Amino acid sequence: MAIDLYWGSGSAYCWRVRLALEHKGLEYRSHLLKFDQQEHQAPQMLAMNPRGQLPVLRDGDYVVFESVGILYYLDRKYPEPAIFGRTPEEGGVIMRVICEYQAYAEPSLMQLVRQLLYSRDPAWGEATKEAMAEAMHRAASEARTIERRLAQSDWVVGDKFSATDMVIYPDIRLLLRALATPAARELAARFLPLEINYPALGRWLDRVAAVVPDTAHEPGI
Ligand SMILES: N[C@@H](CCC(=O)N[C@@H](CS)C(=O)NCC(=O)O)C(=O)O
Repeated sequence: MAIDLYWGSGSAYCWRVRLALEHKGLEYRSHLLKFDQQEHQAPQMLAMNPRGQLPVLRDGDYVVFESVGILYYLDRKYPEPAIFGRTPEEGGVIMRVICEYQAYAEPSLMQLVRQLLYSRDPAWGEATKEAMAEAMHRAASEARTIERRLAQSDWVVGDKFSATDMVIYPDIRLLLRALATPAARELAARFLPLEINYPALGRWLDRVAAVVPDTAHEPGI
């Protein structure tokens, strides 16, 4: 059975799935859709995901969307190498850290990325400036939690590259890209240089890139 991946460039959520597919050595047909041409909203896409969002993965007749749902499916269907741990306890921690990350860190990171990389309105009003400073404060403090984990271990959870790393890695890469834009100069001072403020995080980025060299750098981002 063939795996089809429908994805869009510049999407951290899609990137997660590509990391998992590469790490598991799974072949798939890549369907790169254009957001600006609304290809993700085409009727055949809405039939697979009524929310009209990417990524969507089809494996034979089975369709799954939501990036973490896709990672979980892939791990159940193609267990080697395991990305949700080998024991219920490992799986519980991996899932818990993903849930914590999604609840407490991701909204702020994505707010910064959306505004700095994808907003069509580069002129910030005072309210936006304040919201961005708050988002940066939260993102920096959640990154500190991840930094502490990485200071103890090569991977965010446990001793292997896992779904947790796959969830967090694209977001951090996008955040760094966003903070490199001219509009982010002041905000970036809270976070950069990475080698000084978050050295373990910096080393982890290189480590992930060594494990999944083909998808570690997203050409569209
Ligand atoms: N929670 C979803 C988020 C997916 C998502 O927001 N995808 C964006 C791309 S980054 C999308 O398809 N946006 C198009 C739209 O909402 O029209 C996941 O984890 O897969």
